[in-house]
Amino acid sequence: SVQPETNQTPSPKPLPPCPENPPSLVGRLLIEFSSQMTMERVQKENPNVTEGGRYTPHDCRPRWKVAIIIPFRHRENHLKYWLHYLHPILRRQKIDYGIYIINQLGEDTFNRAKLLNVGYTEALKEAEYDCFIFSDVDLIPMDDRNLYHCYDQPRHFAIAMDKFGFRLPYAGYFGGVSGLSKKQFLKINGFPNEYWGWGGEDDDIYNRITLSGMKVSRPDIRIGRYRMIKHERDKHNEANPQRFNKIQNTKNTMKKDGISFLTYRLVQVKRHPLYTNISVEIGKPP
Ligand code: UD2
Ligand code: MN
Repeated sequence: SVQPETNQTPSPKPLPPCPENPPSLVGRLLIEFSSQMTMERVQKENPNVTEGGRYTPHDCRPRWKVAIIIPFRHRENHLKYWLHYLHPILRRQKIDYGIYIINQLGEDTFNRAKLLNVGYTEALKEAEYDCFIFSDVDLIPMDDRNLYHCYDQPRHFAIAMDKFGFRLPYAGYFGGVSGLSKKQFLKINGFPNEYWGWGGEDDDIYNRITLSGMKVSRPDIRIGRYRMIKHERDKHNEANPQRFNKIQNTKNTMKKDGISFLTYRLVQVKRHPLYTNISVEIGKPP
């Protein structure tokens, strides 16, 4: 039999687009790392984050689908603080997002930029992301008006860090937290794979952007403020002595060295309640 019209469940109203400046934002935040943090606590604080660290707003249609990529090895304690602070911020920002921790297996030299390329590739296997935000695990924004989505130009978010006296250390600085749309990322052939150890890879990425005819966009200096959890230089991430030479050659190297020739071995994808852990072998310096 046919149900009378009036008894049918009403079809859901199409959601309005999420506001550019969500009213849920609170502005300046108090960020500290002295209280003890546990993963259990952070999970309790974030019951609406779904498996693998995914979230989407339910009261509006988000403008971007954002994969947040974090290069990682042996920083479990920092990760707890990052999740504790960032999940609520991102929720207030009304962003559709997923969190991807790219864990370098073994004890060979760390390679931040290559891990970020791996993150881009693996996140796209999970969902149709159109925006990629690359963040150090130890960096927490001090203002939720610093919106974690993509912009007309590649974005540098972490412009005023406590460790640099809340100033940009130099005009071409692109370290810490940055974001590119899928189109912008492909236009620069992704990030370099050949920077082993600490330093230079962020400057190479900055060069790729300007050499590709784009320019970096940044938030207001009063809003792009960050705290970095204090730490020593990790083992197996010594400063790369080749970095000064390499950043002079981006123009020649970027065509071959990038997302177009990325090789690695995927070992495990594990969906935790608040993030997806992707463990990979990425090789070692030649
Ligand atoms: C600066 C930049 C960073 C990058 C780096 C040079 C800031 C705040 N950040 O960071 O973006 O350009 O210089 O490579 O200025 N990591 C691990 N385990 C390790 C080593 C590194 O998880 O053993 C990850 C982690 O996400 C960390 C990031 O790599 O936050 C950058 O390494 P760092 O924090 O040691 O370097 P730092 O603070 O000088
Ligand atoms: Mn750091």
